[in-house]
Formats: sequence, structure tokens, C-alpha cells
Amino acid sequence: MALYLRLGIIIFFVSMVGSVPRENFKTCEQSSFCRRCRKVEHGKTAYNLLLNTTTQNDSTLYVELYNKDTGVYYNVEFTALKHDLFRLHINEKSPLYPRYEVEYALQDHPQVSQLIVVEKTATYISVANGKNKAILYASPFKIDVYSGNQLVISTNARGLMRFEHLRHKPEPKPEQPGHADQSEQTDQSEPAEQLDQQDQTVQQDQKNEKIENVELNDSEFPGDGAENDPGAWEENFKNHHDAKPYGPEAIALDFSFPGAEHVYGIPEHADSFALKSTKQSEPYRLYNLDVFEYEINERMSLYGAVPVLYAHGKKATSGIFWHNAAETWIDIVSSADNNVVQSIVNFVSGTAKKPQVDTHFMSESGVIDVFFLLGPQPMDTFQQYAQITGSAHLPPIFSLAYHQSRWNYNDQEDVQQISDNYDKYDLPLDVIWLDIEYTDGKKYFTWDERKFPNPLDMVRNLTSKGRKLVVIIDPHIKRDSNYFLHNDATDNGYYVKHRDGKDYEGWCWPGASSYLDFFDPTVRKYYMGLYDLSKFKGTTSDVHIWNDMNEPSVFNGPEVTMPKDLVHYGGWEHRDVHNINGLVYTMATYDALFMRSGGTLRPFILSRSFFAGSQRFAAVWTGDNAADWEHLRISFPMCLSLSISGISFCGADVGGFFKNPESELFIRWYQAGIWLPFFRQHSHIETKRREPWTFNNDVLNIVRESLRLRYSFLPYWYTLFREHEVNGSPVLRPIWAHYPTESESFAIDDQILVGDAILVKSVYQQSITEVPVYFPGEGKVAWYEIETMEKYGAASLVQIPVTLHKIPVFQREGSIVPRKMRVRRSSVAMKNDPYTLVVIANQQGLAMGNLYIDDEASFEYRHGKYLYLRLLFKNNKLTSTMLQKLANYNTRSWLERVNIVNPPKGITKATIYSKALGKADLEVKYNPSNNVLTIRKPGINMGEEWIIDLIA
Ligand code: NBV
Repeated sequence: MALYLRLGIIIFFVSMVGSVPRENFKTCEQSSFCRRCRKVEHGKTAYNLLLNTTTQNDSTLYVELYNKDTGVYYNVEFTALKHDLFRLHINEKSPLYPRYEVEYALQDHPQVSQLIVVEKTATYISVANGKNKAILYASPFKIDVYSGNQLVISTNARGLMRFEHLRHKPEPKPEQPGHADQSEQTDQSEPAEQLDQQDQTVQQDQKNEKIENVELNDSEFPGDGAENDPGAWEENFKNHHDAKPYGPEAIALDFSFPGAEHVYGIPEHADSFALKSTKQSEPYRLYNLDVFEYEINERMSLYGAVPVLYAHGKKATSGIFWHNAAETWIDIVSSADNNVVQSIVNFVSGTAKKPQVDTHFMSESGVIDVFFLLGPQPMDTFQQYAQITGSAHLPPIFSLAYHQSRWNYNDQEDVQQISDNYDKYDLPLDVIWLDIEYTDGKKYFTWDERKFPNPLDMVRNLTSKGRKLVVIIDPHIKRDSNYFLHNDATDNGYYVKHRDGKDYEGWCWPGASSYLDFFDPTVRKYYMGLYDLSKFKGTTSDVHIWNDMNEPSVFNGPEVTMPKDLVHYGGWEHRDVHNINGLVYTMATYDALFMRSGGTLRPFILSRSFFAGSQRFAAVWTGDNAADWEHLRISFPMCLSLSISGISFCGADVGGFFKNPESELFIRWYQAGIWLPFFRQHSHIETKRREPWTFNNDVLNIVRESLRLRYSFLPYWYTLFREHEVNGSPVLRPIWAHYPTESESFAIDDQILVGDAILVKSVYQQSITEVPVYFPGEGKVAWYEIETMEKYGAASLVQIPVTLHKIPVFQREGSIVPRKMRVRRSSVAMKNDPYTLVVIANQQGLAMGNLYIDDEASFEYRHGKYLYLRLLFKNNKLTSTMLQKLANYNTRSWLERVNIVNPPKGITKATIYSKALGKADLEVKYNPSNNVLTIRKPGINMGEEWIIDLIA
């Protein structure tokens, strides 16, 4: 049996070597619900609002919707939310059984605000939420949403709404020859052993009962065509059968964005940041999948899904969050495509020239639940999304430093040697990672004792250098009767089940595997206990966790994942919850690590799969990329897209996971990688070793410089993450986030803004000697190259010469960036080090920045143990004041240096004033070659407020 499984896994991968095995994944046409939704005829909506049914409370309008083709009634709820959002919720008025409503993605219950009915006529009803308003039209059903006075989102304007009501199966279909229905077979042959063990199966039964008991006359519902789709009641893909006991239940709705030039978001796709038209291609797909050797410029699904989409034009930014966890496809058509949409443009906006993007969201099950994000500025829109799905807690600082990983470091000597070599070659490093081979036969929470006889020693050796360990924990559980976890899960009924209540069994790394049902709170509680330091031997609080394969990846499952007709806690089909599987898994891991430290230490978790809201629990990376230039290029747009979709803590495997990078690619990847929030080198088990010293000295030296640069910017990264936590601002931003009217930048995705002060251009072409850089600010904002302090920006587009030594990185005038210039072996070793402030005055002699400081590891900051400084340069004075007067943290760090770029003329000295120091003179030195004035050793503790006065 074991040999058979192993062979199966080998055959599976051998058959996939080369490029992405497209045929393993569905097209829209092969997915029955997508096919049905995509075929809805434009402009012929069957839905009408019944305005005479309208009722309301303080925040919500309730009204019924009627489908004249099917005779089905729906309940519409339209709610005003705080922070300039509306929410639209539509469900059947009397569904045969409950439809799934997504859990866990939202941070809390969204805060409501006052909804005012402005006008009600026979044909529409208009409502206001502060300065924003919406008009709900009765017939044809359409909702126009206005940001201020500007129409920004029009819903069902193209009449593509489809809400397939739940119904009885018309009549049993004869079994199709050639398609063995495994689950049907087990239904007949095996007793349902587990039926009375779980609430979930009880609920499942209730659902089934409802279906049996409800007397439903199908002729009441003349039909929406779903019955005629051969895939409506069962569906086959390759050799997989989906029993679809609940039949067709798709939902779909279109959203038009008048005035928008582009739409963005809906990660994860290996595609450009500005989304492309799908008129001639497949829609973008959101269905979390383990796609082997994924290719770029694709709308295929990848490991994660965040159904938030932003529309941006010169005049406004808006967005929608499609709160649905089932498989989803999204079509996009832009008015720039051609004239076909012109009629729609006219219909929506009344003008023929206005740009517009039309989108169409189609999901397999669930309800319609949409949040309208009304901006009006880009940063407002991103923050509105964060208001509902949350932001990441401040990462422990080590996790923002540099990580070295590999599948696999062989044994504990190997780990020790890697750490020693980092010291030997004078390279900073914070974390070493262990992949699946550290375990005993892929049984997570165990160690291969031959290779890792004393993991605690290994961890202590690392921590003595200020370093950490991350180990992988995957969700598949080896079906091995000698494995405590499998026995516990089997005995207690913790596994995800077939429809008949039997444990589901699939294949993954360990061979035959089952999957804990993380939707069950009891299972989560059990799992959390596994991380207890007394239980997970060989770990300490310096061991952090990597959750891989949590889409979930099932080697022999349909599309390499779980069958949709499996049943989770609560009786919900896997179909309903698939896209939040990874989120729920990392949520449990987060709670486990939180508990492990008694709530004192900030957990660090890396997850491959994610959904909206995952930012609250884990960082993510872009999965199994490859060592080629294209994959280096796509890492910026992919993380940019994640960043505006709430998930700021993103990175890509530096060097590329598959294949071996040649020196130049390796260098460029480090130079770009240091500007992504999560910065880890990682590689496939079959690649050559690629730690920096395995390359020649020139490469090693350049990589060292990159690492040092990253470490010197840690205070800036840390401050940005704190601001992300507090106000939801993405850490990486597209240029248009701060320069919303510069349409030339709308499609640029090889340049990113880190915060609002640093502009980075990735270099992703071999042997290139110059690259075009777009400088935002329409010639009025100067940008300074961070090393030479050379000034740019007078022209928007400039060819910048590049050498192998660096890529173009600039600091904006008017900004103050905090740095630490004494780079050491790890971030922990730099904790008490002094700060350098890089001040770039603008033409008015002004500059501003913030600096956040705390203990870098614990949750004490949530109890006011931190410093948040406002640094302001104005009238030749640099001041540091506390933004939060009540907060305090005893830092040992002090101010070592201030570099003032483009300083006022003729400064000869400076004085510092503070409560602690009184008044003291400071040494200044002007360097004419780079136009930088350095104030040496102000020597003040960062916890003090102070003023440095420049004197001419
Ligand atoms: O655990 C092995 C790998 C891991 O190194 C990689 O980072 C993950 O994305 N894992 C996938 C499983 C198999 C990859 C072919």
C-alpha cells in the first residue's frame, strides 16, 4: 500500500514536470456554474425590487426582490456603515435550507451608521449615509452608489444578476457509465458510523430532512435554465465526481465603475497589477489551489483568494468586497477595450467618452454579500477595506529581517553550519527555516530523531546569536496507527468527512492522509494544544510556524484539492467554505502560538493559502515561483496586489523556488527582495545550495550590501507596519495611492512605493544598463537616490543607468526616514542601537516623518509601552515630539546622527534643546559632493522630546 502511494505521488509529479499542467484545472466552461453565469444575457434582468415592501431601521433598508422568470422572492438588506461604506446583502426569502454566510473574514461586526431615506418614488428609493448616497431602482433592479455626488459603482447595470434558488432535484438521473461515484458507492455499502458523533452531521441531516419534507411544486418556479445544465446536479471533472446534492445554487452580480481607468486587486494571480480585460480570455478565478510550476500572465487561480476589487480613475477610487468563500470567477471589461461596452457606458453615465470598467462576479454558492468602499482617495479606500477585515498585528521585528530557508536543511549540524557561515561571511540573518524533512515521516509535531537528535540544543545555539527557527506544519495528517495525532483525530471524529460521515482520505506528502476539520471549534482547541511547549518537544518560544499546503493541497483530489461534496462542521459542504480553509487553519495556528506564550508574545506565521482577513493571522508568500527573470518581475505586482487587498506582509521566494538562479538573477532578486515586506531566500529540494557564499566573492559582496541596506531600514519598515496596524494603510503602495491623478502611472507595477517616502524600481532584465523610472509628482516633487543623494524628479520619466551594484531606489523630498546604520548579525542584536534620521527638505524647507519604537517582540505595546514620534523639520528646526503622550517605553536607543539632504545654505552649527540635556552645541559637517549636512552625535535618548536648531 505504502509503495503504491509513493509511486502514485511520483507519477503525479513526473507527469507535471515542465510547465503548469493546465488540464488539471478547470476553465470557466468546464465549471457548470461559471458557464451558466457567464451566459446570462446582458441588459435583460429578471429581477425587480418590490418597493412597496420597504421597511427600515436606523441603519438598514429592507426590501423584497422578485425574479419574474422564476417567481422566487429574495430579501434585500442595504446597510449604511461607518467610514463611508455601504453593504448589500441578498438571500432567498424562503430558502429550502440555510445558505452559507462567510465566517472569520470580517474582523468584527462592521459598525453601522445612520441611513437616511432621502426620497421614495414608485420607481426608486434613494438613501444617504453621510455625504454618500445610493439609489435603488425597482425595475429593472439596479443600485447606483455615489461617493459624494459622483456615481462610482453601478450594480446590476448590465443586468447580469443571477441568484439560483435552492430547489429539489427534478428526478434521479441514471448513473453515467464510466464515472465511478465514490461517495455514492460508500453511501450504499458502508454504515454511517459517525452520524451521531458530530453536531455537523446532525445539521447535515437537518438540511437533508428539509429537502425531503418541504413540499415544493417545481412548476411554481418555471426555472432559470439551471435544470437544463448537465452539471447542475452532479458534475464530473477528469476522473472526479462531484455529487452536488444541493443542485444549482450559484450567485452572480455585475458592478460597473464609471470614471475608472483600471481595476486592481482580487489576488492571487500571477498577473499584472492593473487587471486585464477578460473579454477574449478566461475570467480571473478565485479558488485556492496548489498550482505546480505556475506561469505568469495568467488569470488561473493560485493558492489564495481575496475578493476585493478596486477601481481607480483620475477623479475617484472605489471598491467592492465580495464576501463569499466559494469558487468565484470574475470577468472584466474596460471601455478602453473597444466600443462594445459603449452602450453600457451611455446607459450608466449618460456620456459616451467617460472611461469605465465593468466587472462581473460569479460564485458557486452562498449569498450575495457585498461591501461598497467609497473612497474617495485611494488610501481611504484601502483603509475602508481594513476597517472591515482588519489589519496585521505588528510583526515581531525579527520577522521583518532576513530569513534563510531551503527544502531542506538536512540535520542539526547543517543548521548550525548555516548560522556559523552567516557570521563567518559577515552577513546579517535572523531566521533559519526547516521544511517537511525535519519530521519523522511527515508526521507533524514530531522530529526525525536521527537527523535532529537534540532540537532544543539547535534552537538554543540559534537564539544565542539572536536568531530564530521556523518549522513547517502542514494540514495533512498521516494515517498511521502509530501516530498519536491520527489516533486522536480518528477516535474523536476530528477529520473532514464524506457525505456518509466516513473520514475523508486523500494523498499528500505522508501518503494516505486525512485532514483535521478546522471549522470545528473543538478541533481547533485540540490543535492549539499541540503547540504547547510541553507537547511539541524540541520547540521553544523562539520557534515560529510555517503553514504550507493549506488550500488544502490533496495530490489525488479534484484540481489537487478537496472534493467539494465533503462535509465540514455545521454540515457545510467544502464547496461553501473552500476559500477560507487556509484562513481558518492559520487562525488556529495563531491562537495556538498566542496561547503558547500566555498571550505575551507576538506570533509569526507564514501561510501559503489565504483569504480576506488572513492578514490578522499570518504573513504570506507567493508560493512556488521559479528562478527566472519573469518570476522576479512578477513578485512586485503580486505583492502590490496583496498589499492593497489587506495583506501587507508579503514576499516571494528570493532566488526562485524551482531551478537554479545564475549570479546576475540572484543579485537582482536580493536587490528587489529587500523591498518586499517578507524577505526570505527559499528553494526546492532538488536545487543547488544557494546561500550567498556559494556564489563568487563579487556576488557575495553585493548580496551583503543588500542585506545591510535592508537591516538599516528596519526602523522604517517597523514604523510602517505599526501604521498599517493602526489605520490599515498598506505598507507597499502603487504610485497612484499618493499621486491619484497621474494616469501615466496607473499601469506601472515594476515600481513600488514603500510607505510614502521610498520609491523602488525593480530591475528584471539581464545585462541591462539603464532602466526607465517614473518619478511621481509631475515634475514638482524631487526624489533623491538613497546612496548618492542625486536629485531626480524634474522630469517624470527618466532613463537611469544601472550597474550590477544596485537598483534604483529614491527617497522623496519632504520626508524623514529613520534608520539604524550599525548593522549587526541579527535584528535582536541591533535593538538598543542608535538611530540615524535622513531628512530631505522640500522646496519650502519642510520635511516630516514618524518613528515607532517598542520592545520589538511582545504585546506590551498594546498596554501603552511604546514611543510614537513625530519628526518635523521646519524653519531650520528639527523637532521630535510624542504623538501619543500617554504611551511610554524605556528605550536605550539614542540619536546618533541626522543627515539633512538639501540643507538650508550656510549652516555652521546646531544646538539641541531638551528637558534632559538642557541646551547643548552640536557638531555639523557639510558635504558639498552630495549636498548633505550631517549633525553628529546629538546623543539624546529617543524617549525624550527635543529640538535641534540649525544656525547659520
Ligand atoms: O514543503 C515542501 C514545499 C515547500 O518547500 C514550498 O515552499 C511549498 O510552497 N511545498 C510547497 C510542497 C511541495 C512543492 C513541490
